[in-house]
Amino acid sequence: MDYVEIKDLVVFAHHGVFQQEKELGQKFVVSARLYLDTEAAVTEDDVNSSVHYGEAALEMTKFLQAESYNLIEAAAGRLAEHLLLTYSLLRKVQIRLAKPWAPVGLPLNEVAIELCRSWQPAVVALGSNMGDRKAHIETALKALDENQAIRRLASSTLMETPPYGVTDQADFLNAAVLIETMLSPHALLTFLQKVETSSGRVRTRHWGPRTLDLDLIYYSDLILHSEDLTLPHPEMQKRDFVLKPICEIAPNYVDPRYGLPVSELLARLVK
Ligand code: A4P
Ligand code: MG
Repeated sequence: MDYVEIKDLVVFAHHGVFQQEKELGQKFVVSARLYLDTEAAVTEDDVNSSVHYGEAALEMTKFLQAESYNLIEAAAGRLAEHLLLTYSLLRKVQIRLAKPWAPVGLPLNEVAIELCRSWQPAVVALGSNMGDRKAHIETALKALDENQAIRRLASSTLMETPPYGVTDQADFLNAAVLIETMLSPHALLTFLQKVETSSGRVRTRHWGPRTLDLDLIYYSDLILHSEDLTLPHPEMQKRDFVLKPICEIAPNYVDPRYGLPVSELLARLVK
């Protein structure tokens, strides 16, 4: 992807673990790669179709001077997130933040951190079969909307579905949303679980009734097997109550395990 590059911008700021760094301040050198689609800027030759590098450099300076972080990791990470939120054209931001005068008492040239943050597509499935099911789902959608690190791109209709797995329980309302997020997969899962808990969800039995269930179905094209997170959601291809809502909003989303679009997974399930 194309990028605008700001190289070796010098900023006097107050980040550091040591008290003297916070009080006296020191020189930081920051570089940024601002990834975006430059097609419109090339065609239209208009600065509004791109990111104005002068403004972005000033924004970076102001941001780094407004706060005092202990770690250059924190300063760089928050700066990347801030730029992604400030400039809607940006898809990805790479930051290099260096401290040429790090007070470590040794003759080093510089210490630096380099990191990347980006908007990634993801699909979340929602379900409820207890209490005011519609209200629980709407509250979850509102919670997604209130999180700056998440943008809701499309939402399915609410579908009434018979219980799957444990069948002696009430019918579900199910839905799915396509989002883009700058949260990592684990941070997104943690956020979804917090929303479940605040809906009053109590985990009684596996596959049992619940006020709100938020499953992370896809995160970009990631395949992941970790202790608390499996991606794509391992059972989703067997469940029409997951596939149907996704087909409404993102039928062409390709499942990275099969290399097939969701519409094809649904077609194979109903065969
Ligand atoms: N976990 C691992 N990967 C993921 C992921 N991709 N997304 C872990 C979300 N969670 C993931 O989930 C158990 C653990 O799975 C979590 O701690 C997380 O670390 P849970 O939500 O606590 O428990 P659960 O929901 O009872 O289990 P599970 O396996 O998530 O159940 P499902 O798959 O959510 O199924 N019938 C209809 N018609 N509609 C429904 O929505 N839902 C279920 C529950 C059963 N029958 C249904 C419906
Ligand atoms: Mg679940």
